[in-house]
Formats: sequence, structure tokens, C-alpha cells
Amino acid sequence: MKRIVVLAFVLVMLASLMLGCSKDDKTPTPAPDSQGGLPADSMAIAAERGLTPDDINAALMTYTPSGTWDEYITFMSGGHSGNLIAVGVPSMRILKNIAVFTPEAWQGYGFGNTEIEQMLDAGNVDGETIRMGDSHHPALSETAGDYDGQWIFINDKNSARVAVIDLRDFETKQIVKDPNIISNHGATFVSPNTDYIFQGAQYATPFGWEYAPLSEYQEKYRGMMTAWKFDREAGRIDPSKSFSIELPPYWQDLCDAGKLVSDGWVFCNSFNTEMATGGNMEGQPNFEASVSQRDMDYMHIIDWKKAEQVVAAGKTEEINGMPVISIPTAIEEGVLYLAPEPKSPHGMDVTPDGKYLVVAGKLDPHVTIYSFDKIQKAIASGNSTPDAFGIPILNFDDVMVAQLEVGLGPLHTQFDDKGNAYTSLFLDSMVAKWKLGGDDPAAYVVLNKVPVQYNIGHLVAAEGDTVSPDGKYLIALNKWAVDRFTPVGPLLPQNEQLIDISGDAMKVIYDMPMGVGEPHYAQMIKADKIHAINTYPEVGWDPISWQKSEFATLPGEERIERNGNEVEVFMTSVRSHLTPDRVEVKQGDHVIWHITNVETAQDATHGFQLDGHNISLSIEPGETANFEFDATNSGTYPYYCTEFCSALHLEMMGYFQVAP
Ligand code: CUK
Ligand code: CUA
Repeated sequence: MKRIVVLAFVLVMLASLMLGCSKDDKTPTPAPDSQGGLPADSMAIAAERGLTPDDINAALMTYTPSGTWDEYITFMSGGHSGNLIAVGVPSMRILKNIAVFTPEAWQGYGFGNTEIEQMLDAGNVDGETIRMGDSHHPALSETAGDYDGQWIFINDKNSARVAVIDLRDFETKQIVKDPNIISNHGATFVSPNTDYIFQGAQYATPFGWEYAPLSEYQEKYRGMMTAWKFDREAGRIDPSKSFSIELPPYWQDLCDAGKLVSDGWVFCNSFNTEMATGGNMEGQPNFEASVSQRDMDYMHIIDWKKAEQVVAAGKTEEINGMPVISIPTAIEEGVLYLAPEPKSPHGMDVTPDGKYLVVAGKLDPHVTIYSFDKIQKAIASGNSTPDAFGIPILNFDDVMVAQLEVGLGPLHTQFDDKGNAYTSLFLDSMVAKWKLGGDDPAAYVVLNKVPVQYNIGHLVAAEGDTVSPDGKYLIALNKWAVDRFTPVGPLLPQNEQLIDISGDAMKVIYDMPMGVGEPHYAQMIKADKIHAINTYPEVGWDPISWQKSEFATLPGEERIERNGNEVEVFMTSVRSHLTPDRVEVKQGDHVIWHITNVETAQDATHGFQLDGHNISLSIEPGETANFEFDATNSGTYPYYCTEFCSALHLEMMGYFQVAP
């Protein structure tokens, strides 16, 4: 019986697709059979695979034939794999795994390439080489509050670092380390014109993560908000024009930058306003209990434009090279305010019009909606009570507009183009769709919900963090994938579920197993906003400095130069040979090696690995890559191209010999 229903449904749907007819179309639907050019076997396939009408619908909405491109690109953080993953929507195919904080051999990232090593080294901590990361929140660069497709930034929660990725070649260009905090979380969030990339701390430590007994937590431990200045011209964060604001040792959590009316402000939720310090072996409760005692935590409300003026006026203290606005100065200058947030808040999402802020409850089934206008009026009224550090806490009732019960474990909220909001419900494993009600508390209503599998964290809507979201698609970033995919052992992939939000009811239309990282957050941009290059602009290009490399080597210029104990190799690669194909040095020599891929054809990448030396490069068409090392061991080491570039790819090799 089910099969007959399926068959009938497929027939009608395929027919209407072929004819592009609508309900009003009076053209009679011809009998869909093989005469009409319809593949009769598609019905058989659907029946054979037991596909329901919904399945077929979902397949038709997501299947992306060979050679056709996705409408959107979603950039998903890789979590503790420390990378950033570009996924096409609606196909949900991984387009690229972008190495950021963690070495990745395919891209030749962190395996010898001199410029990349230097960039990664900029993220080292106190001489400790850090080659992992915990990437959380990607932020696309914006112009006037809209994604402009030029850059994307991402934080490393583990060591409080921020990376800059260029969307011309989808490669990481810079990593900066905050000199005063060792863990971040409310990062990265950009101001509407990407003047600043904001980074809120997470677990409080003394500045510079120095030692201080936990008994001195309130006096010595601090949170922080850092405003990293982005120089668009240079395509780099300029630490010399960046600044920080000292915050209380509450754990700042998620942040968002204001937009339109609220431009100039940044907001963070926080937890552990209890200032708990653990001690579960010393008779204290676990953190999970001790940081959840109070009924209210504090939203941090920061006037960054005013902070910028305070910095310009020199009212800062330089701590570890960073100008820092102290808490007393922030209070005096009107830079910092607090507002109560219901129990264990999470998420901070500014509505597209910039007028409202949504904070979710985590342990409270409500989302709380705050009004920026009310916040401004409350600040102007002077009605507040000081917290333990003297920071004014505005009255909850003065700033809150509505509280809406959305379900259990609300975390994050996204927006569409029709005035609706979508909140992830971790405990319910659902997405709740609700209506924004402006200043009228009664106008906020839950519209409907859709189950997701399982334990949803963040969710992302098409252009969902901009001043003009697209609606259309939403992705649920689910942490658990029990029973969803063919088993692959105890460590399961995550499940990224694509949801169609074009209609009234939400529909899950694709389950994507993410087996290369644990996405925390993502941003989804219209693909045609990104103008990625096909090959580097000129042969001999340095992708990091974005100019011709001083080591560019053209055909005919290949050479090996010796200068005392230093041997410098200038090599070219082209299908299907490396020139020179013999390099001989003496044991103890220092070897500096440059390779230029002189190809100009798109996709004619040559990789390079040197046996026994932990060296792996990816040299894209036009690129010059460099590496250096000490020839410590004598021996014979083949080097070869790692990309299967031609029929004679295996012949693309050479011998590196170290004479004793
Ligand atoms: S967050 Cu980082 S731990 Cu963005 Cu809700 Cu999950
Ligand atoms: Cu070049 Cu294989």
C-alpha cells in the first residue's frame, strides 16, 4: 500500500516538475510515462529504496547535480580539530577543510612551510609551541551589517587566539594571541563595518594568566573584552591599534555586536557571577552546581565607541603591551553596564534591526528579549545598583521586553527575513520557531517546532547574523548522532541537519555526518558574494604577504647555491618534473629550499614531501613556497610531488642526499 502511495506521489511530482506547472495551471497533466521522457525507473528506485514522499521532496531540494554549484557556503568551526570547514548548501557537501590553528598535511599547513610556521608561531604561548586549537565562532567580515565575502575570522577558545582567513584563496593569513587572557569564548564577532573583531574571555585568570591562589579570585582574577582592530587595507589585525576592557571575573560567554540602532555597542552574556572556584575534592560542590546557584547572572553591555575614545584619550593602563581600560575607568566613563539575565544564560543574539537582544535560558525554558532602547533609557535614568566591583546593574524590568517559553535547554537564536526567530533547544533536541513581537510582550509567540537528532548546540540561518537575513535555510548543529549513520566506532560524527524554513512549518531535508571536526558555530553566506581566485595572480606568488615572493623562481632560473654551511635550493615544479631533481648537501648543512609552481592552469597544484623530514607542502598554481631545515642525518631521501597531477606523476621526484 505504502509503495502505491509513493509511486503515485512521485508520478505527480515529477510531472509537475517537468512541466513547471502550478496548481492554477490549467494544462492537463499528461500521463507520466516513458513516452513523456520521464525516467520510469526513478519511480522504481523510490519504491525499491522505500522512500517516502517527504524523502523524495528532500532529495529534490538538496540534490546538486555534477557541475552545478551551491547557492550558499556555510563556514563551520571545527571545534577541537582547530580548523574551519566550508560546506555547500543545499548539497551539504564539504567543499574545503581550511587549516587554521592545527597543522594539516594536505594543505601543507604546519609541516615546514616557513611563512606558515611563522604565522603559527605567532600563536605560541610563553615559548610553548601550540599546534592545536578549539575553534568556536566564525565571523564573516561585514560592510554596513551585511556579509561582504572578503574575510572570515575565528577564535581559538583554548589559548585565546584569533585567526584571519582570506576568502580570495580560503587560507589563513594571521593568528594573534591575546597577551592578557588564556581562554576566550565570546569571539569572534565583528562590528557592522568590521572595524573591530571582538573577543570576550571565558574562564577568568589573573592578567597574563599568572599565578594567584584561587582564594584571591575576586581580587586578582579578571575577565576581558578585547577589540582587535582590523585593517582592511592590509587584511590584518593591527594589535597596535587594538585595546581591551577589564571585566569582572564572571565567565563571559557568548557575545554579539550591535547593529543599526545599536551599532557601537557589544553585548555578552555571562555565568559564574557566583565567582565559584571549584574544590570538589575539598568539600566544595562541582563547578556545574556552584556556578548555577544564583537566579540571575549578568549581561555585559559595552559601549565600544566610547571605549575607543577613552583609549584615544590615553585613559588606559598598558598591560603586557595591550592598552586596557580598567573597571573603575569603564564605570566612570560610562563604557560598561550590567543587566540581570535569568539563571545560567547562554547565547546573545541581536535581532536584524538591531533593536532587541535575545538571551536564552539554558536551565530556564525561556528566552529573554531585551530592548536596546530600554537599555539606553535605563542607563540615562541612572537607576541601578552596583555589583561587587561597582559596575551599575540596570533593573531587569527596566530593560526586558518579554520572556517567551520556547522549550527545554534553549541556547542560540537565529533570524529569517519574515520577522521570525529560531532557537535551538538542547534538552528537547528541537528547534523552536517564534515570532518577534517588537515592544509588545504579548506579540511574542511560539509558532512551531521541529525535532532534530540530537542535542543541538548552535544553529545557523542563511545570512542569519546580518541586517538582512535570507530565510530559506537553517542548519541545526547537532552534537550527537546516535543511530543516524552507518556505525564507525565509538567516536561518532556530529549531525548537521539542513532545515527548509521557506514555509510555515520547518522541514529537515538533509542529515550530514561531520566527521572532521565538531562544529560549534557557523555562518552561512550567499556563495556569489565570495570572489575566490582560480590561480595566484602571478607566478612566484607569496600567498601570505600577497605579493610576488623574493624567492620566485622561473624556468631556467633553477639553481643550488652554497654559502659556507648554508645551501639554498631554487626549484620549480611543473607537470611532470621537479627541477633540480638532484640535491646533494653535506651532513650538518643548513638547507633553505624554495619551490615555485610555475603552472598557470587552474587546479594544477603540485604537492611536495621530503621523505624522513616531516615536510609537506601544497604549492598551488603560481605559488612560491619555502622551507628550511638542518641536514642532521646523512642518507638518501627521495622527494616527490604528492598531488596526482599527471599520468607521469610518480616520476615527479628527485633525490636529496646528505653526504656524511
Ligand atoms: S557555545 Cu562554545 S561551547 Cu558557541 Cu553555545 Cu557551545
Ligand atoms: Cu605534480 Cu604530481
